[in-house]
Parts: sequence; structure tokens; C-alpha cells
Amino acid sequence: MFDPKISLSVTTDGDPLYAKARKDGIETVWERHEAQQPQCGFCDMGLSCRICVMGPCRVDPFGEGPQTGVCGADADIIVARNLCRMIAAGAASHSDHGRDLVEVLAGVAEGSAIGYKIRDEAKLKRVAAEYGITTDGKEVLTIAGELADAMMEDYGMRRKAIQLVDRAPQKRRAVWEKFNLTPRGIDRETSEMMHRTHMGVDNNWVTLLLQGMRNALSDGWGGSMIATEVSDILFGVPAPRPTTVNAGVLKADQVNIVVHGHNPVVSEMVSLACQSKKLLDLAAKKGAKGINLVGVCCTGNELLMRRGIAMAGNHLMTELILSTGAVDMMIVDYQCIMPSIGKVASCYHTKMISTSDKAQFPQMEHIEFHPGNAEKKAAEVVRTAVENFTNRKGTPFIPVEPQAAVGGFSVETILGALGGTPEPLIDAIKAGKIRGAVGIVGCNNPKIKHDYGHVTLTRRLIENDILVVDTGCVSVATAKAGFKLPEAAAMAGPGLQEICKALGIPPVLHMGSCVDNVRILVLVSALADALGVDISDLPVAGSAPEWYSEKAVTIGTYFVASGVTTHLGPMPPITGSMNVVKLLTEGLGDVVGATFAVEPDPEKAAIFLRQTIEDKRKALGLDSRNVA
Ligand code: SF4
Ligand code: MSK
Repeated sequence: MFDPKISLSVTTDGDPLYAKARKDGIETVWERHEAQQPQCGFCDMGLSCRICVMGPCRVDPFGEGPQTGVCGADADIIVARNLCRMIAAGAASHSDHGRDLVEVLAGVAEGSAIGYKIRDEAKLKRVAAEYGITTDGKEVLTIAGELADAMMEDYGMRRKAIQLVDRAPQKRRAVWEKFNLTPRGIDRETSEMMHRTHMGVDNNWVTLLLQGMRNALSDGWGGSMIATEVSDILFGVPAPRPTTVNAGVLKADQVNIVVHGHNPVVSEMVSLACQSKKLLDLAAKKGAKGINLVGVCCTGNELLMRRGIAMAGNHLMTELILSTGAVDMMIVDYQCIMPSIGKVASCYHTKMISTSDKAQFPQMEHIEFHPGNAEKKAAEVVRTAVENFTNRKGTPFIPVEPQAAVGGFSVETILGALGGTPEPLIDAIKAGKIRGAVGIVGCNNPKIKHDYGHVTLTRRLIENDILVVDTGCVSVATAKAGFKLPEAAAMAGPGLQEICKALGIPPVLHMGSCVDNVRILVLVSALADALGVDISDLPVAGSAPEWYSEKAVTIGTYFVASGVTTHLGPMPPITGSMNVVKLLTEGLGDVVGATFAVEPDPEKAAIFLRQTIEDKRKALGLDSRNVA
């Protein structure tokens, strides 16, 4: 399916690290991917089903073998059910992450979340007001408790609609009402999705997919949005600050602690412990020049956004980061943590610590963190990391210099830079200086040359005056490529360059972690409201050039259901049903005003996205071009 130049290869700047890992006998994700070839064609097309034990079943795509499973489910039903279960898993993951933050918020309110506090009272009050909570004359902790309670109700079945859908433009909410897509409860939609996909329940592939959209919306405008908003309340609203990225952020002469996963609840406490004078003194006694905390994946993004903490790499880099031999401890929470990394670490001196009761891994020590003990446990594990510094085997291999970058572009910051209103951005779009904007999000996948999709697509878009905002593993790729510095404006087209120079911003804005994709929803809602249009009318699009995870399916689905046409690099497992393919790539246009498109080659994807934006400009009565 893939062009050989974009498959089965590793990143260029990762090559020395990759060579080191191979020299050390480390098996990486790329070897394991090759060992799996050829991957199952039935599964690749979504045509296999193991939902019940009359199966497993598969449908023959060539029409020669069975055309239904044992129960009679045909290709359309099986493909739709499989996709919907991916959406449910992704929504459950993000929304459970959000739930953990609500529990910390509730713990802060009642005094049981020791060491945590409300860092942004203004945001607490703003969000509380959205939930209809009066704030005048109330203690901050009382407001926090009431907000936590109200958010818990969003997870349940007492509401007709989750609260934060009110942030969407009126026209978008009307679309959701018309097609019965308004999410009622966060857990409810995931639970109903799992119910409908049980054998013998919903066997209409169209209604299954519509529920898939409602389920995804319950994540985008519910669980993920709550995760981001509560993180901002507890740890601060991100603002631009300088940082550095790539494996060069590890320091040979310091204690290196890497945090990995998604939830800032643990990593924020680890960050505080790393600043403890007692532990810094201990590090000095052990011969280290300091304690160097860095991140990978989205836990790293959370710290980078709020604290400017350096980022060592993205999802597929984790094994290579360990193979530097420089990591004294890796602390993980959950999601996107390959179960292989404990084994990789065992080849070095690295201590591996898992922290969540719901995420345990082979060859890691499990030290359970919860809001009541996180402060204490963080100090204990950092002490262990410092003590491990003297156990290093040989000289660490750190073959690259760190790349400078700027992160921390929350919606508050972006609007602040524009003078508190989206008008200047809208004026620049109307004048054609900025043609539009694309949110590039998601993961790495060994099916695509590491970071090639992200970097190539981003380069092509900015040089054609399209502003890029990014999150997740993409943001690490584009930062490593140097796109996240104000000077990178020189790589942009003349119009975008002018705006970036005037505002002192890079042409690629880092908006955070995977749950922070909701910041993009809030931003496009602000633009749509200012123009008096729906999100689907805006010259904007989404893209996930190297996605791999179920969460990415959910994100793509809530983007599309919110009116943002979205490109995917790797093909999702749906080609076994042309009905499903046609609905997702064409039919949804008549329902939600946006569709999916699949194109593994980022050069071609750039042309598609540019044309999508130009078409939206034309429909808005703005000047437009033919780029195809
Ligand atoms: Fe087979 Fe139907 Fe059971 Fe799926 S639900 S495994 S298609 S019998
Ligand atoms: S970490 S979901 S690989 S973006 Fe959020 Fe990266 Fe994708 Fe995980």
C-alpha cells in the first residue's frame, strides 16, 4: 500500500541512535514491525471479527469465500463495528485521563490531594461559570469542589447534553441536534457504543457510525476537554516559553529522569521533586551537575507547554532514548508506552517505574501514585534516580545537539498575542496573507518513515501561507525540524512570514498533548463565532499523517463531526466495506459538512489540504486559487 520511500525506515536524526541500539542488540519497533510482515489482510481491511465465540470470523474480500460471519454479519456490519470499537476505546482512554484530573480537583477541594493546588483561579472561575456555578463571594476551594461535582455529572446520565458542547458555535450545535449527535454523557456514549457493537444489537452500519460520531464528540467536547481545562486550572494555563528538543536534551553529566505517558498528575509532582534542594545536594554528592528532567510523548508535551521542560523524543523514539545509556530513570503513567521498554532498559542501568494502578508493564517496578501520596512518592523515586547515577555502565551516547524551540500556545495565549480577539487573524485570512490553518496531530507509525509525514506536510503547508498548529507526537517532529522558532518564519510563504514577524511567533504553533486537540476545537469555534459561520465553513482542516492509535481514530472522528475535514496518512481498517469508505470520505459531507481523506504521501496530502482550504475560501467569498 505504501510508497517504499515512506515505509519501514527510521528517522535520519535518529540513525546514530538506531545504530547504537542495534549494536547493543536492542530489538526496536522497526524490527518487530518487519517481523510481522505480511500483516493479516483481513484485519487490515477490517473484515475479521472476534466479538463473540461463535467466531472468530472473516469475510472474503474477493467474494469467493464466506460473505458473512457465523451470526450473519456482513462486511459492512463487521467493518463498522470494528471501527466503532476503536472509537470507543480512544474515547475511553482520553476520558478516563480526564476523570483522573477531576478526582485530583475534587481532592484539592477537600484537602486530600496533598501538594496539589489551584494554580489558575481565574480559569477555575471562568470554567465554573460555564457550568452555571456562581462564584461571587465563594472560597476558591468551594468553587473547585462544585466544579468537580458538576464535571462528574458530565460523565454520567443525568444530563441531556454534556456542558462544554455549549462552546461550539450555534450552527454546529444545530447540526448535532438535527442528526442526534449531541453527546449526553461521556461514559454513557462509550458504554452505548460497546453495547451497540455486541453481537445481535445494532446491525445497521449507518446508525453504528452515527453513534461512533456521538461517542467521539463525547470525548472531544467532554472527556478530553475536561482533561485540558482541569490541567490548566491545577497546573497553569500554558504560555510561550523557550525549550529544547531531541535526544540531545539528555545530559551526560547530570541525573537524567525521563517522564513518559500522558497525564500530568504524576509528572508535575516529579518536576517539583527535581527542584528539591535536598535532592540536588544528593545529586552533587553523587558527582552529578544537576537533575535533568525531560519528557517523551504527551506527558512530555504537558510539561513542555507549562514549564518549558525539554523533550527527548516522540512515541517511537522511546527505545532509542533508553539505548543512549544516559537515562537514570524513566517514570511512566499511561498510554502509548510500549511494553517492550522494560526489557530495553534492562540492557542498561536504567530504572523503570510505573505509577498508575491501571497501567503496569513487564520489567518495571510498580510504585503506585495517587493524589494523596504523589508528592511523597515523587520525592522517593527522584531520590532513587539520583542514587542510580553512579550505576551507569560506560559513557552515555548522546550523538546530537539539542534543537531550540518555543512551545506553550494555549488559546488564551494565541488570542492574547492577537490583542484579545481573533479579529487580526481573521483579517489576515480575509486578506489572503494567511490562506487558512491546518491542525496536524497524532502519532508516529513504523509504516511511515519516522517523522517524514509530519515534517514534509508541515513544510509544504507553511511555505504556502497556511498556519500550522500541532499537538502530540507531531509537535516533537516539527520542533526537531526547527519549525518552532520565530526565525522559522523565513521558511513560510510571504504572507504568513509577514504575520509571524509582526507577532513574533513561529509559523507552527505547539498547542499541547493529545487531549489538547480540544484547544484547536475552542480556537476554531472562536473564529467561527467571530465570522458568524459554522466551523465547517472555515478555511481550516485537520491531518494525522502518521497516526497509529485508537485515540487518534477518536480525535479524527470528533474533528470531522465538528466540521473539520481531516486527512489521515495510514489507512484505517475499513477498506473491506466500500459503503463505510464512501460514507466516511463522501457521505458525511452532507451530514456534518466535513469528511475524511486518506493519503499516505504527505506531498499529495499537502495539495489536498491546500485545495480544501482554497475551496472553503471560495465558498466564503474570499479570493481563492486552484492548486490541484
Ligand atoms: Fe462471528 Fe458474528 Fe461472532 Fe463476529 S459477532 S465473531 S461475525 S459470529
Ligand atoms: S503520545 S496517541 S503516539 S500522538 Fe499522545 Fe503520540 Fe499518538 Fe501517543
